[in-house]
Amino acid sequence: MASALRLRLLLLLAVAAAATGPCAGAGRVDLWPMPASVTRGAQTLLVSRDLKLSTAGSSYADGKGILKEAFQRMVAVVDLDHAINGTYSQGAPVLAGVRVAVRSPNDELNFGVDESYKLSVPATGNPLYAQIEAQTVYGALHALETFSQLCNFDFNANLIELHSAPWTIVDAPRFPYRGLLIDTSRHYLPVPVIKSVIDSMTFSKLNVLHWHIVDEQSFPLQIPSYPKLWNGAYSYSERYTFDDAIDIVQYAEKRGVNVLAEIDVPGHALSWGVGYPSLWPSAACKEPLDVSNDFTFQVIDGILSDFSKIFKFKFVHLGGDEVNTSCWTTTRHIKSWLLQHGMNESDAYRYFVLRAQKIAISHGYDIINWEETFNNFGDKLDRKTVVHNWLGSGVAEKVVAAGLRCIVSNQDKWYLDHLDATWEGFYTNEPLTNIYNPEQQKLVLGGEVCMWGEHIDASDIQQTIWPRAAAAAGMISSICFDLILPALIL
Ligand code: CP6
Repeated sequence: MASALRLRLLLLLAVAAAATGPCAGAGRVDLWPMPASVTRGAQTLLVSRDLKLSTAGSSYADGKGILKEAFQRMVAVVDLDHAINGTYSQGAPVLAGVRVAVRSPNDELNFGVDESYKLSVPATGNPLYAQIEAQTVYGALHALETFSQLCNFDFNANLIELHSAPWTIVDAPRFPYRGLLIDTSRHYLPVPVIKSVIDSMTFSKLNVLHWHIVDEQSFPLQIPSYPKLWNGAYSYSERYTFDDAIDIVQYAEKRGVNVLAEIDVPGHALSWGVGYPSLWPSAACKEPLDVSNDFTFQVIDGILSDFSKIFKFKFVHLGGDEVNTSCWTTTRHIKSWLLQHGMNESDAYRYFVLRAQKIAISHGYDIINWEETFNNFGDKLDRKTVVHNWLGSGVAEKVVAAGLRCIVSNQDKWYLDHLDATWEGFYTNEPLTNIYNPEQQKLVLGGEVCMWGEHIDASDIQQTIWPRAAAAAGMISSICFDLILPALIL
């Protein structure tokens, strides 16, 4: 009783702090995730149906059309693709366009790119233009997303209105890594479905699509170096060509979304052996991959070599979770290899993961591994390793105390395939729990929600991802999550 009261008092204090802190002024505005700082006025503007994009003052040439196309997509969202024009009869000022100033000419997307922006919508001016300032085009994309959320379509008047001008919004994401996992091994997802997931990620300012491409059930991706690997696909039509993968990555990059490719080794790789059966310990015992066979590592090298031509993100994910090594000790040739090398099963697991890490590093990648690798031999992991949490909470504090980087995805809160996990749980999952040292806090790169594919397919993936993924985005994208949090708990 007393402690419940204390909790309430603390939360009231949090509300009071929020009202005067960096998120002050945000109040209840319809923006998601909440920008870092918001001020507004009381003037209603009409938004021109012929909204102009101006890049005067930009040092960015937009050679790839990233900004121009993002602007067109934003306008289509704002006017809901309605064909009928209302008349501007209310006498309100008309917003004629958006002026975008991008400072950096460089539009190479990668981890840690500057995503900050400032968006101002003045209440007066002739012509009246909203102003976006950003270091990179990717900050400008976030600003356009925020701008679109300020606009409301008025169905009665057939007008787009923008209330509460003038606005000044200054924003930058709370974490540099804001991910969503999709799994194309359990159910194939057609390329247009993956693209629609990427589109929807930009609405919540998520910036990493973690593509769990292959697992034990199917191997859907063409790998030119080992052309029989995709024999492990479900069918000819349920496959991605090398060019499909390039197309997906380019589509994502134009929207400020990085693609993190995963091969999950040595477990979760049974489908590799459909094309190359010698990757299996034996025909009777098919996983994990044969640790005693150099061919296994040649194939990993070939895949990562091909990956490096497609996936330009700084990181590659090498899995390493849920490894059951019993096939290694029950298969005669592997058992004698272990004896010969003086290794037990857990030594061999470590040997496999570290050898795969070295291969990935040789192709220029930093590595992400699921947390079992850290839990079993964290001190041996390459210092470039990012540890990906998924078992319960609590590992992040240990990872950063050990000086390694971490991504948080604890399954009790952030697994989208758990249909009983609530949006409130997604929203209140704090990645920095029990991490108070600012240097250690920086080692938490961010968070990722996971849409494992066993029980979803193209028909229901989007409605299973959203809106709960957006609730998580409210936590990992915004420093202003405390505005709504107290209201939830009180
Ligand atoms: N596949 C792979 C999975 C899961 C993991 N890795 C998983 C485990 C437990 C739950 C959901 C998903 N399906 N390769 C764990 C990281 Cl509850």
